[in-house]
Amino acid sequence: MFTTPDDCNSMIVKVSGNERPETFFARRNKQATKSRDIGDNCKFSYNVEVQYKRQQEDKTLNIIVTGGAGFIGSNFVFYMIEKHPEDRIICVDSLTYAGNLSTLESVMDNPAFRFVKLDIRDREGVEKLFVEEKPDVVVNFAAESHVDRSIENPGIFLETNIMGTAVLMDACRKYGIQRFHQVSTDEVYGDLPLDRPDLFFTEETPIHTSSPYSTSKASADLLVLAYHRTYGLPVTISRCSNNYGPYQFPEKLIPLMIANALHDQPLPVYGEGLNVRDWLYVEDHCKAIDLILRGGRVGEVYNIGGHNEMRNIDIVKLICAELGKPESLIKYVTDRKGHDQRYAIDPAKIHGELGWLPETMFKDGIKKTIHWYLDNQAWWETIRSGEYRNYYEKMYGNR
Ligand code: NAD
Ligand code: TDX
Repeated sequence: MFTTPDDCNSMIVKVSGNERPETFFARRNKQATKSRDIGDNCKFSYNVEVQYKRQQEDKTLNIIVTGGAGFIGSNFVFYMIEKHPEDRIICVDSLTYAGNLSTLESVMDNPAFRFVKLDIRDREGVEKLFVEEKPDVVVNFAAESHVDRSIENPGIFLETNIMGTAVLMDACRKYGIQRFHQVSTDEVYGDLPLDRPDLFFTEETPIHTSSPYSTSKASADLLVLAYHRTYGLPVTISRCSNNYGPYQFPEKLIPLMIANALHDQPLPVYGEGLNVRDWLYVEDHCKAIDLILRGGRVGEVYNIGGHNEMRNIDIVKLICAELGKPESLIKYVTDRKGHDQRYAIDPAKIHGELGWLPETMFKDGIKKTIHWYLDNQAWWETIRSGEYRNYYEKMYGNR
């Protein structure tokens, strides 16, 4: 057990398990500690910089969440604050076009939460934050995440998704960490044929990417595993299928179709709309990551998906029906280059090892999501009235 007096630079350390407290703190703080026996199997340690209480039975964690102003990252922040109020969340986000500080409004004043505007590629800034916050855990959501943008401009995907991940892991190596978790995607496996519904992605499926986006994510995954093997960094990786839910940027299929339908604008379906995605409600993804952080095996990859495969066209029709809009709004447009046909996850490993199962059925989740966009029109209207207009014109203007 480790306990910390509130207001001093010293601490009482109860020796338990195999680990010597000096080793623990030298590892954690990169500082030699001095200590003396004070009986009852305890030592009094000093000359260590102690910033928070740590107890093995009731362990509080300092968790850096990168990309926390984006879609899944913000939902993860909300999930963690609710589920683990004892932990401290430090949200790091550079606020690209996809990051939105207003999303985090409800937690900004929470003492267990801190927002830091920082680019994960900024090595100096990242190191400074590690010195300040001494994180126990880093969960890396920060990424360029849109396939269509990666086809237009791959460079930034390589910089953020690969180099940014390397910068974070270098800081983890330098200052010590209990866990670095990389949020990855099922797209690293490439795609499955439409006529083989019996096939699923397992963790053993070879990496076989299609787009610059998925290639950048796969590269990061390989780097994460290399840091584990080479440097012993305690890493885990999750590869999730398509998420949907509140606060998703309206460039992605579901929010784009909801927003366009509400404006009676054309609904641009790529190709024939027959591509299949495996949809998961965002909160189920957050829950899975939390389970991996607490119980997942270091060095392992976990697939996350809910066996909920749907064709794009069926999703668009369902949105029309739910909103009472005519299907005549649907416009078939030129297909995405290199368009992956089907994604489908086999989640047997995370289910077997950690007991994870999706809780939200698609029929309920999609209704909740549609109603969230109806109730929070200001959130997405603000986005659509800005730079998004130029983006939309460029991507869909002459399609
Ligand atoms: P998003 O685009 O909504 O959010 C990304 C966030 O990262 C934004 O807040 C952005 O400002 C921030 N960011 C981008 N570059 C940064 C940088 N250099 N430094 C700091 N912050 C930066 O993405 P999302 O859909 O929430 O996806 C989050 C993660 O989950 C990504 O890593 C993505 O690859 C992965 N993922 C997404 C899905 C999905 O369906 N959306 C599925 C599986 C995996
Ligand atoms: O306007 C559109 N019309 C259309 O038909 C858009 C934006 C998409 N689509 C199609 C393309 C895909 O087959 O819908 C499907 C879903 O597209 P996206 O929402 O762009 O998602 P996808 O390309 O499948 O990637 C998503 O899931 C995996 C996320 O954006 C990634 O970050 C995640 O890794």
